[in-house]
Amino acid sequence: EKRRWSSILGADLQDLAPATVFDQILAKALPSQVVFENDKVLAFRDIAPQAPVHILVIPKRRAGLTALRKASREQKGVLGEMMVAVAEIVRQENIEGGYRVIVNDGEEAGQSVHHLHMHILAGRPLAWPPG
Ligand code: D5M
Repeated sequence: EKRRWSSILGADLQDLAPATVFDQILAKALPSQVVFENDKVLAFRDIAPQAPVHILVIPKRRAGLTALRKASREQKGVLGEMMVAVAEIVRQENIEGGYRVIVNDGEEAGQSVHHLHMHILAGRPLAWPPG
């Protein structure tokens, strides 16, 4: 029943979680330094960079993806788009010394914004394991 209505009215109807700062960025109500954009994905520079290069990649439609653990097989398209966007950004930004992609999911991982996002970190040596 839920799926039938969402197919008629759009998947965002399923997303009853509160809006986040990323919605303001997507609406251009809040300025951001966009580095990549297509119809599915937006990437912009993190406001509190943890490395010389720190870029966030987000789906334009959250559609319930407040965190990666909410992902369903039906969302594999947008999840794939995010990964391909990472590769395109890495080439576009000439990131050559290596980089790391991180998804923080949940409190202990330090997730603060409840809209799925991938961090791209680069431009310095990255310790392993992360803290
Ligand atoms: O990462 C959430 C990230 O979002 C964190 O690194 C800061 C970043 N952030 C928060 N507000 C903004 C704005 N306005 N512009 C750019 N980046 C922002 P998490 O994995 O949830 O800890």
